[in-house]
Amino acid sequence: MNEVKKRTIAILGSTGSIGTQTLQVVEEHPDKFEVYAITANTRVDELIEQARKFLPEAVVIADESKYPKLKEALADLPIKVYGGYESICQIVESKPIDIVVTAMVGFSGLRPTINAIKAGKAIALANKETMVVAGELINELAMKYQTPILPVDSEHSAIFQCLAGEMHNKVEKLILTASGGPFRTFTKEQLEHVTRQQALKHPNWSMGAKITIDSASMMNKGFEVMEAKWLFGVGAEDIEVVVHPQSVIHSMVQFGDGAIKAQLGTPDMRLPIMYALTYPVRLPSSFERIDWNTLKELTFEKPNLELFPNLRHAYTALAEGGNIPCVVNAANEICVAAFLEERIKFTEMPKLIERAMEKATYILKPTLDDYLETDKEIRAMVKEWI
Ligand code: MN3
Repeated sequence: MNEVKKRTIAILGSTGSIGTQTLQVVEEHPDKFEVYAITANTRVDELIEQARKFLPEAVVIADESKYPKLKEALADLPIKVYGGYESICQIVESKPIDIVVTAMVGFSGLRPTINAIKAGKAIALANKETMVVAGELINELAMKYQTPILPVDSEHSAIFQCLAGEMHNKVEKLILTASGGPFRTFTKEQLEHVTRQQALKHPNWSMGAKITIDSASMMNKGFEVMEAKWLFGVGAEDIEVVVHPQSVIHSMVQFGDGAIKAQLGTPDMRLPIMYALTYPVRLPSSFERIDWNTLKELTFEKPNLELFPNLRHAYTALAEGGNIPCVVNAANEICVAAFLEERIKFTEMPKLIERAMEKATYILKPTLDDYLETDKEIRAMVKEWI
């Protein structure tokens, strides 16, 4: 049987949905993992609780106003405590760390991920925005520093699992499955009036607020197409999105001979998290199994691009390349925040994103500074419109 040597991990965004589930994976196999560092954006109470339970070497809170509370709460323990976003960018470079789980939200994942790659750490990639914004740059760095990028996103983990043992075989097509979200069967008219509460109720997956809204608007699937392109080196024209409301097939790969491999399972993120952390080994788990007696049907339909233009925007952004995916991401982050604050309608989001794509200054081969600049500019521009 395959053995996994103990891996020392850092979890960026440990209080979020992926972060807490990563810690559940650690609890499932405490002898396989050492938690070296955990970081959070603002949720200090949860972070304190996690630190006291898992006793990492270091804890970082991005929100510096919460630092004194964190410091004091952990004063009786031999844990190093830091505050500020820069500390997150630095902690990933710590020598003992083998693998960094990037589970923070949005654009903020980019710089810590780059630093971790440069320090030679393996990346368990949960922050898809990193690949959306700067996939080309990330790939170049990963190549240069010889570090693996292991997908945590369930669709990409599925593809990664289907590709195991197929290194020399030609991939014809990647088939990304999409649940279709809570508004799949809505009319255009109904979609005009959906509320924040409705959008936050995903039919199959329990996730953080940002990604749940992205799922409802299909932006998430658009981002996943971009993520797939960079992770697997497949052109956008060879990535197909299929709506599969049951979320049992997590994605598929079609090979040159027409054969298709799929990965199936219950919708539980702990499985792809664990696979990324222990690849290529599969550890046993107590997670729920598919019950073939209650599973009635697996259905498929075409995504509705009329209703969900964000998916089309993603393909357009990939075709245009350069900094345009970064533009889409920045515009989307502002739109989602505004929608969650009930300042814009659900259907305004794709319109504002499209406008940002038209108005942006195009940069063909952006550097990291160009990405930071584009992100800042587009955020300011879209905020202005709202
Ligand atoms: Mn996904």
